[in-house]
Amino acid sequence: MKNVTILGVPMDLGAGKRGVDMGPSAIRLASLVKRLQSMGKIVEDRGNIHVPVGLNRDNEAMKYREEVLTACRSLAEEVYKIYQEDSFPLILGGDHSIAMGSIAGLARKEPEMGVIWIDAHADFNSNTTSPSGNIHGMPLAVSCGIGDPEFVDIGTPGRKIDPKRVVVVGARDIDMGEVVLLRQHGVKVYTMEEVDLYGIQHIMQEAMQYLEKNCSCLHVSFDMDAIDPSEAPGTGTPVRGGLTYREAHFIMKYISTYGNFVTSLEVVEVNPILDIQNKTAELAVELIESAFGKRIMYYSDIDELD
Ligand code: EXY
Ligand code: MN
Ligand code: MN
Ligand code: MN
Repeated sequence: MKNVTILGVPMDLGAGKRGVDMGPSAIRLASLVKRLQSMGKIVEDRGNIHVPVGLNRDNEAMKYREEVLTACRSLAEEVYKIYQEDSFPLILGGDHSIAMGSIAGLARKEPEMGVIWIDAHADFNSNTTSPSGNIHGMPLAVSCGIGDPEFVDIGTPGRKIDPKRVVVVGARDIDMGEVVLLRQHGVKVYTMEEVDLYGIQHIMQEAMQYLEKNCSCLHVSFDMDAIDPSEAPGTGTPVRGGLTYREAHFIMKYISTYGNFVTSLEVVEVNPILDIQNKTAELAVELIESAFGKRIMYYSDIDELD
């Protein structure tokens, strides 16, 4: 798709550490719009959605519950509008709790959509299994209909995606409560152990074939902490042993070969306070370029040299 509409979500209330609300600014600063335009995209930056100030942390099971709920509801509305305009929504986080809003907006038009969730974590806690009460550990479960009913009902009533249309890639820090839920609901999970064993190419091939067979279209939810902290230091919940720089690019490039099957993308968890010279935000932009099909010229593409 040629038209891309960018939407920022400056929210850090779902995370345990502050600062990820500055993610959209840092990603824009890394020349996102210009770089997409130079790839021939028609880009509209619609700015940021309004996120309430976090005043209510009292709910220990779901910190800043009301504020996160309000922000996700507005996001669902805005994303749905972009989708209706036949543009490609590119959503910039923010902590990963924003995915509940993105997916709610997308699923309203595409109830049979699939999701590829690239993350060190599974984000599959419910409000009763969460060890932290941080909502960014819950959005994938909520989108699959598990957890606080008011969150499950964001945008439209009921679950937004069939858990059998979800694939997680890159996981290496999953809570026991999440393992139980993931198994119970039939979510396909490729941990870093599988990446080691089979290689990223095999995993992506299998994952994308599975999604293409079972889903009408695909939402890509990319958490920057999926990448090894040595390459992406600007994230609030880093876990060693992550995707290499090249594996992360491979994932996005591989996804891009599926063309119009891929209908939306969000990049989350860029925390500029923890970053080193905007390295993680720069990488986020590079990965977005790869997701839109940017690639290194093969040597064999060069026919003649003068
Ligand atoms: N599983 C842990 C929790 O629920 O608190 C950690 C979640 C971190 C979520 C990050 C953003 O992906
Ligand atoms: Mn996440
Ligand atoms: Mn994560
Ligand atoms: Mn296999």
